[in-house]
Amino acid sequence: MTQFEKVFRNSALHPKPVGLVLQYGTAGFRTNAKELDHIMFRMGLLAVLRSKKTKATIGVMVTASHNPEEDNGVKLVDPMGEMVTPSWEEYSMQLANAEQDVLLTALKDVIEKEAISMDQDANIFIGKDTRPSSEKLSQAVSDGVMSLGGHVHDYGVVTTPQLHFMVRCQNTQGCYGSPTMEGYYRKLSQAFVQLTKHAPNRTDDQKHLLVDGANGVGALRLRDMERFLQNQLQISLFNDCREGKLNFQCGADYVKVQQKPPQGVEMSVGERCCSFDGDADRIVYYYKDSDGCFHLQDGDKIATLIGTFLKDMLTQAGLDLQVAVVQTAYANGSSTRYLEDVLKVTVCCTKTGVKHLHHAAQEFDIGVYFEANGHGTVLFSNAAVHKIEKLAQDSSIKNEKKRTAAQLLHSTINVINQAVGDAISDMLLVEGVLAVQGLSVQQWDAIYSDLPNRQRKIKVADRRVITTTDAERRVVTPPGLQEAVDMLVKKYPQSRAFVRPSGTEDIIRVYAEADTQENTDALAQEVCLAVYRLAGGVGEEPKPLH
Ligand code: NG1
Ligand code: ZN
Repeated sequence: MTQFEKVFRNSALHPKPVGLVLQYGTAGFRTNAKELDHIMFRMGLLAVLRSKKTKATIGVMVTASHNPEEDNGVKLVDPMGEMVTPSWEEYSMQLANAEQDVLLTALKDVIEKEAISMDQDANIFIGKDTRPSSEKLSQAVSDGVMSLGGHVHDYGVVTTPQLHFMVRCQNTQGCYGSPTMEGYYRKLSQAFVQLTKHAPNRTDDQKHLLVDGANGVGALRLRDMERFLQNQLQISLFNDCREGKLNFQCGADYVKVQQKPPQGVEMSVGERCCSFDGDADRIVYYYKDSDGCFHLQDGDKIATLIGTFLKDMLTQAGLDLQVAVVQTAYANGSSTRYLEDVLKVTVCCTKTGVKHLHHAAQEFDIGVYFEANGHGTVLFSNAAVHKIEKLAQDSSIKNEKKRTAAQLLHSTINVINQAVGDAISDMLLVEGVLAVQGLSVQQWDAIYSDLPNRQRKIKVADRRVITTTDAERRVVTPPGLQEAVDMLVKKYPQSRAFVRPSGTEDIIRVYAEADTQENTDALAQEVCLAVYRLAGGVGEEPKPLH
């Protein structure tokens, strides 16, 4: 039997529901798990082609991140651990949406267009989250890979960023680290412990952190990591999969969108807490003040903390490297103003989705990128890594401050998962920076004050009717909607609002910010109504939240 006959025969075991069309969205395919079996098989096939094309190991992660437990999804990981290149997203849709009888034609079309040599070996790393559906769906990915003659290494239940890390380690022949779970834990923990050596007098209170694991894979893998941290971090883990549902009333997305603490976490006044999302590629921090008020330290606050630290260290080390911070339209206006006016770093705005931020951050010596929801990391150019390493190893430097700064920068590079945003790695980085700078969570919070903001969701008949421009900050279609938003924004001081179709849910997202929470909520409500009326809202009219 030829390879293609085998693919054809096995694909019948993962049949595509006739007429079903799915899009590769902000972060891969994502929908109810029941609709995904054929997608998984076909992504296995595509991963083999991508591996043959790049002559490198490719990753396939089965997860729907912060979505409800019933959903699932899949995304491909490119050789350096980054999201798959956009032209291949097109191929993934061609394969995913081809009816059963033309699947082979679609497959051969990719092979021909990309001039892929089918004799080349293919290696695929597979990972999955804790969803009940993930086991069977990741098996379907394996079936796809093996049908086309690829080799599978199944890492089992891992966080999304752990899988990205493994792919990058494998394809850099170990330069980035060892492609094993132990390799991941050791690299990050050692760098974290090095950072904390520069903060020798931390009290147990300062070492203590509350973590909400969203009842997902992050909780499991953080438990595995604890023993590598040499007591430099004392973690109280909540929502750790023992009871409670994945992402339900907990996790980073819940905390960020609801702007309140997750269920199941017992926080005292002033205690540092953080929440991971369902696949642990996002993190947000928060605490409760003495009046019982909740304070959120989101991705913007994390980016600012890291940006400030890096700038300080570069100045002390006497290194002339350009630091930039990349954000999306969801970044709080106060954070952008602080970064530009006070910290004086370059700030860029891209479309939503880490692939866009990652790409923009690659343009700088050091590119810090974070979505407001807590998804982000820091990228160091090869030249920057080289300069920092050289300085950190230079034993002739007599200036103690300079030497320390160089070593701190060096450890910072190693604690960061540069492949992709990583809740565990970001947590260690934030904890390390707070320790070295001697900052409490309240002092960190006081760097700047967020403008009140609100995110809402609206259901419409077809979300594709809304198209946008200017990094999604302005609407192009339907006609009249942008004008309506502009009019509404004029009514409130310091206000800003925008609407865009979600790439991961079948909804339109509305964002608003203004001088007070009351004005913000009023603005968000009016924008929701404009969307509902001008973009084909379905169901009941949006109502005020309070
Ligand atoms: P969509 O659904 O396209 O808004 C959401 C997040 C993104 C990103 C992706 C992938 C918001 C507003 N959007 O995308 O930032 O994280 O999910 O997980 O939080
Ligand atoms: Zn996620």
